[in-house]
Amino acid sequence: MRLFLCLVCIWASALSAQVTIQLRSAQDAEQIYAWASEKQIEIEPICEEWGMYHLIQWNTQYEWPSCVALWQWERPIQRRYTPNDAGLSLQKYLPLIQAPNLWDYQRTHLTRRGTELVVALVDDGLDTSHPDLIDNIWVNANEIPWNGMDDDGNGYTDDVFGWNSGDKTPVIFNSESVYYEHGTMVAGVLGARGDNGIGISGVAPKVKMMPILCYPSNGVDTDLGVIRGMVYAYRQKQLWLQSNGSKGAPISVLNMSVGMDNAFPEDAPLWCALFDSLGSVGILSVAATTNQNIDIGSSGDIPSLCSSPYLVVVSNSDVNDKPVGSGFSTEYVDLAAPGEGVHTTRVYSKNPSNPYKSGGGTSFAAPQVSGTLLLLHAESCLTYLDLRKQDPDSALKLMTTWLLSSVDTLSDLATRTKSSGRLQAYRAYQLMHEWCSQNDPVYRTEEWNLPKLRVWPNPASRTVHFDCDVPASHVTVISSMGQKVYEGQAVSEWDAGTLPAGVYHVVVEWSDGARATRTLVVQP
Ligand SMILES: [Ca+2]
Ligand SMILES: [Ca+2]
Ligand SMILES: [Ca+2]
Repeated sequence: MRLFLCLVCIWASALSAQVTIQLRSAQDAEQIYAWASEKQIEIEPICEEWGMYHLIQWNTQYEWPSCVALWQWERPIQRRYTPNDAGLSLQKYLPLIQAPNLWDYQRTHLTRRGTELVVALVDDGLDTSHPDLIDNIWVNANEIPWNGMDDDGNGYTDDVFGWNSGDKTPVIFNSESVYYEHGTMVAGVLGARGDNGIGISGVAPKVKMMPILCYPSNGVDTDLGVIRGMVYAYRQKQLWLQSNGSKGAPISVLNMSVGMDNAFPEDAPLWCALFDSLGSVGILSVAATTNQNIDIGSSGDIPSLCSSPYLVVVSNSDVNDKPVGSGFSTEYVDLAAPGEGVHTTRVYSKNPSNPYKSGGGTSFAAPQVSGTLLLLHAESCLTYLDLRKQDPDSALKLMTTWLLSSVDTLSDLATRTKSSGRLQAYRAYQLMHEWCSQNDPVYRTEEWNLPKLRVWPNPASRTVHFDCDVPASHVTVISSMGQKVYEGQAVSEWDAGTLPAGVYHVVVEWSDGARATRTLVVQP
């Protein structure tokens, strides 16, 4: 214990020399460079247009020149993860939040405006070689990989899959990402590919995930990488808006399963302000609160305490709807999601024959909320999508209302969350559907390929119905491990009661060669 405290002291004093600042005006750049040069302080721009800089050898004896509006110490951050290999059944959290009910509505990774569904993941690296993630990773089509040039001119060289904001390189998967596996696990919960016949399904089975690796590979994990990463996401969305969709990325959600324990907004004013900047370009952020069982209002937590209306804060519950020791507050924690015993993707090279594992923590609760927001975005009507572009403030508040007024309210969460409840994806969808039905003249009648196949109830424990518009010829049911558990003539009813609980893929074929796949969740 003593050794640990001692190390913390050395660490803290080493950190105290580093600060991030924001100038009153971007025009004050010359002034801050002159001041830094006089004091022999190394200075690095984070975002010149916002007057945001990183100062590397700042000394507490110096007084800030008048051009500095905000400043914050560089402080340590934590992956919001507690290992849990208790062996709970596969993906039990999915039926609880009723995500599978939405999957029949989502057919592609595009919105009704034909725009990609992009989510930024501020985390450690993401394993782009994982067969259950590979099809759901965002690719910067305007960037030629590894030629040492910034081909799309967005200010970031070779950012093909995203950005390493910890090291300022395009490497979004490194040895630290292999060691921790955190980013790969979070990505699986949010967006493992569904309907591909292997493994698991994310809450959003068809999305494009943009990894932003916020931890530096050398040195301590500080919030500088988070700030740089949020700036990257903002710039990509801004570029997309300005270029009319030809450059950048249409990020709609940013997931942040990372935070700073026992800290307050005054410790991180720049970090907090960035949520408003992201909101101004239509990005809704979702953050995991601390895994400490504390009242964050009095004990502190960042980013949970940031006051932005465009930030949703998520705590942890279990599949029995009991709260799990994590940060609580009826003012600052918006809702809970079942992040315990979550079965998800792991780094492929660590176990190629079965690259999945279980984890627990708020880290795995937040991506369930992010995935739900992406599903809502995918299904929402043209009027809503246009509102998100023209009036992001109203659009984001509307979506937050759908999310928070649809929760399953639970007495155990009444004193721990603002909404008194746990994520309920299907009801959130219904609220969106209601709004769109009332506000969009073509929502109900527009050409939107109706599914040829409906699998219900889903999740199921006994009889499952396969309803088809046109009589089908052949049905195959495949387990998450790729084994066929049923194959034969098309049936309209089928008994799932003999199967172990888990996620299955139902493949229905018609005599003309057409094929439809649905994900079926079997519960005990
Ligand atoms: Ca670039
Ligand atoms: Ca390049
Ligand atoms: Ca899969």
